[in-house]
Amino acid sequence: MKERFSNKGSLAGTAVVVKHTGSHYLLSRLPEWDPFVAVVRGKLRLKGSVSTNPIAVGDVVDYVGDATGSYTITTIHDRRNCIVRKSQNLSRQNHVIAANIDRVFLTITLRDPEVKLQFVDRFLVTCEAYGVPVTILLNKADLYRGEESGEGALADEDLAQMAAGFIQIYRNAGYEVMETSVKTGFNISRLKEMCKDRVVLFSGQSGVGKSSLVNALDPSLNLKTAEISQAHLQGRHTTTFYQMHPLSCGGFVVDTPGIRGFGLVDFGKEELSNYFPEMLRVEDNCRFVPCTHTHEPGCAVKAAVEAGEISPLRYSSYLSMLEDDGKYREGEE
Ligand SMILES: Nc1nc2c(ncn2[C@@H]2O[C@H](COP(=O)(O)OP(=O)(O)OP(=O)(O)O)[C@@H](O)[C@H]2O)c(=O)[nH]1
Ligand SMILES: [Mg+2]
Ligand SMILES: [Zn+2]
Repeated sequence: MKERFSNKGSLAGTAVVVKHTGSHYLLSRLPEWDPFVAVVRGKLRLKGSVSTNPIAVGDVVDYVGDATGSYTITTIHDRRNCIVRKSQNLSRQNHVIAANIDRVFLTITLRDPEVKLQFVDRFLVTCEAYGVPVTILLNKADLYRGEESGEGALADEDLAQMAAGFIQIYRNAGYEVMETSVKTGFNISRLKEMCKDRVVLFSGQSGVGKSSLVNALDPSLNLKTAEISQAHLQGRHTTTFYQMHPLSCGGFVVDTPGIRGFGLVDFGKEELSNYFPEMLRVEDNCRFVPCTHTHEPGCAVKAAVEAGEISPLRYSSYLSMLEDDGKYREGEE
């Protein structure tokens, strides 16, 4: 991603969007880290009118620079993938969280804050639909594993049981689930391995420890974090921008503001079950095609739920998404 002209005054090239703040974008010619400010032409904004943000962090763009050193984004390259959710406003617009991501770490906690499975399942469906590999991080494992995290006496039996249940549901569904603790360092080196030379993104509710995890990967980033109680009392999130950071161990990580709910972008009712890996595995055996896996006789998905092979919680998430017509539209606070 080198500049096409080296004579100052007519610089043009290709770069990646690493931050978006209002009308300005920060670009960098990855894998180099050389952030510079660029703006967008009005024309380009209109083109992406189905989305509240036509350009997102992770987008690959072409830019031109003028003699005064100001840069303008001219083209957005096609996206390899992206994460999109329905915007919190009442328009039909979508919000692109990020584009061209190698892996998303959907970060959750069992307590402080308590995970909402509806949120998790909606997020996972979106990752499936848009082709983004996802790993679930069960953070704050020290809350039930104790200071030693890993082996030893459990700090909280009930929470440990909840953790085991959660992990079983999502591993059975076909997802990778990894427990982490910023407090004890549990699995942080494994996480580092997974980020190396990749572009990864952390998403999840406010207070689950996304920024803390990123700091654990690279303490020199020194991102702002806050006690959950304080953040909630003030009714705002600690991280307020979508921003990519370079990791000293190699790779790039996008830290994001907490999401309270996740509005699903409209899918056809027949395609929804394709985004539940455990349903996709069995639905070829349904008697009817297409099958919504609700009232149809001879439904292999319902049989799998009854046989305990598909989690009833996941199945009820599926049903609620089928019935949903835009009611569930909480966004960032
Ligand atoms: N016990 C425990 N606390 C943690 C852990 N990770 C983070 N925390 C705490 O959780 C609180 C929230 O952490 P943040 O990193 O600010 O959370 P965030 O997900 O970035 O929140 P937003 O930016 O608001 O979305 C802080 O008080 C952290 O110290 C962990 O592994 N164990
Ligand atoms: Mg944060
Ligand atoms: Zn069926």
